[in-house]
Amino acid sequence: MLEALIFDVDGTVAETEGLHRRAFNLAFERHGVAVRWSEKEYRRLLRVHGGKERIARSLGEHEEPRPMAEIAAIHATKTRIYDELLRSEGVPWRPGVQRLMSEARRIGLRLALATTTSEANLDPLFEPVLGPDWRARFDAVVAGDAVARKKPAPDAYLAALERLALAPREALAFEDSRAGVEAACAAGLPVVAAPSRWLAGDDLSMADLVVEHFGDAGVLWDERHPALARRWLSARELVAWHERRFAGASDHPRESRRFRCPPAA
Ligand code: XBP
Ligand code: MG
Repeated sequence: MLEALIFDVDGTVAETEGLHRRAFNLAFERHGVAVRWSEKEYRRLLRVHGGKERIARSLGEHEEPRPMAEIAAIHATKTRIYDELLRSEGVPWRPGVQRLMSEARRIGLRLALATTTSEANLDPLFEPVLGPDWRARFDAVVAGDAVARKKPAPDAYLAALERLALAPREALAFEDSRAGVEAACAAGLPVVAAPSRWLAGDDLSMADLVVEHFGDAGVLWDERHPALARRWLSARELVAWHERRFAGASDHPRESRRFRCPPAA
């Protein structure tokens, strides 16, 4: 029985990577680092998960490796700049995310976040849409360095399941990237994927449902799934789809597709 929806953040809730990229470049400027990430370069570097890891990888390609303390200082500056940019410019949430979250709570589902993004990046994205008490709507928020290994490792989803006290098949993950789908899959969760712009072209075939987005009043939903054809995907439809698809599934719904999911390392 579906009990909770677990959302990824960057790319799934909103297309935030454009602001992240600008924040990284402004932080490099402030720290006198002669590196700037073009959009093409940033798309390549998005394969490295976690801002500090991404900085370390990129600088390591251009110069002698820097001490982790300096990488962390650059990343802390980036996070402050990202907060300023997000609060001053804002970024629209993707179609249907806010609607799905409120519908889910109305029908008794719990909500959680499982993200690689730093904890500090969450307030500037969620407060303007859900209000200053936005955290009260989520029974688990797992972000950034709260877990040992970032996506595509399953750690963030395993931690969210533990805090929710749920088995994998009792939850449903929402992701935008291959690494995110792999992470949720490896943790044993069914996954709905809506590819984001920055990671368009990612192979999302391990997901149980791939949609263009979740649709909203006036924003027609991708009709590639006639069985669910609607103007948008509703929480109730997701519950019914999940029930049809996973009712009675073993504790490891991967059995039906174990060859598509990497084992939880
Ligand atoms: C996206 C990420 C993050 C962001 C940058 O996380 O990989 O690293 O790109 O944020 P998700 P930080 O899709 O899991 O939300 O600089 O804070 O890492
Ligand atoms: Mg993402």
